[in-house]
Amino acid sequence: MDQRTLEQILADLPLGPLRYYDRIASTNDDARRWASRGAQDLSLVVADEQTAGRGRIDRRWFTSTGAALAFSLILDGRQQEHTPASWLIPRFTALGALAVCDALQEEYRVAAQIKWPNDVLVGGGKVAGVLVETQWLGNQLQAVVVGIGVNVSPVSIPPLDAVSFPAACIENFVGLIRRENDDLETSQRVDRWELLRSLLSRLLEWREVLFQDVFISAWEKRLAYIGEWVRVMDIQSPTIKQTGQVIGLERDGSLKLRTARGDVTHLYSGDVNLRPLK
Ligand code: BT5
Repeated sequence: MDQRTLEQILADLPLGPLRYYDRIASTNDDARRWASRGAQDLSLVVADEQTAGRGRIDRRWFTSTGAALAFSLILDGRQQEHTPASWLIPRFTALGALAVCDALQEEYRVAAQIKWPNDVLVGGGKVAGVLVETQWLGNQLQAVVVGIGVNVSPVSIPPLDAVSFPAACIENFVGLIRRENDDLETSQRVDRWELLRSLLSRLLEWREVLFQDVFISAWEKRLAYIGEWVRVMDIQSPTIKQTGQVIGLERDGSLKLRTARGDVTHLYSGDVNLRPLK
C-alpha cells in the first residue's frame, strides 16, 4: 500500500488528511503528536506494521506486516465541550468497537461482539482492540484519538504466550460463511483496505448519534456475555475484583452487573478485564 492509493480508496469518505506508514512505532503516538500541533478533525494515521503498538496501560499490541489493520483517527475535541469528561473514553471506545462489529457484519456476515470495555470478539476470540486517548490543553479537550487494531489474516494472531486472552482473526471466520445467492462456501480473503473503508464509514455514521439513546441500545445489542456470569479482573494483577451477571449498560457507558446478592453494581473503570466465569 502507499499513501496515494489509500487516499483514493478512502476518497468517498469526508476524512481529513491521511498519513500512511509502512512501519511505525504506534499510530496512536503519531496521531497524538499530530493532534498537539492542531490536526484537522478526522485526520487519519494508518500503518501496515507497528513496532511498539500499545494497548491500555501501555500493554503491547502486536501488528505484523501485511496481516492486520492499525490506524488512529483524530477527532476534534472542541465538539465535546459539553460532554462530561468521564464519558469520553468509554463512549469513543464503543464507537470504534461498534464500527468494527458493523463492518464485519455488513461486509462478511461475521457476527462480532463487544467485550466491555474495548475488545471485539468473534467466535470467543479477540479480533480487535480499541485504544482511545484524549489530548488536553489545560482543561480544554483538544482531540480524541481513536486507535483501532484488527487482526485480519492468521499471521496477525500473536503467539499464545504473548496474550492474556485467546486471540483470533477475521479471515478464519470469513471462509466459513455461506454468501447470499451463492450455493458454494467461499473461502474469501479479506481486503484490509476495503474493511478499513467500511469501518470508517460506519464510525462516521455512529459519531452523529454518539450521545443519543440509539447508540447505547446498538452498543448494548453487541455486548458479549449478556445474561452470563463474569469475573472482573484487575488489569494490573491477576486478582478477581468481583463477579457478577452482565445485565447491560448505563447511559454513562458503565457496565451493569447483578451480584450474587441481587444488587446491581456499575463498572466504571476501563482498567478491568472481563472473563467468563465458566
Ligand atoms: C487493546 O488494549 O486491546 C487496545 C489495542 C489498540 C491497538 C491499536 S492499533 C492502532 C493504535 N495504535 C496503537 O499503538 N494502539 C492502537 P488492551 O485491552 O489493553 O489489550 C492488550 C492486550 O491484548 C495485550 O496485553 C495482549 O494480551 C493482547 N494482544 C496484543 N496484541 C494482540 C493482537 N494482535 N490480537 C489479540 N490480542 C492481542
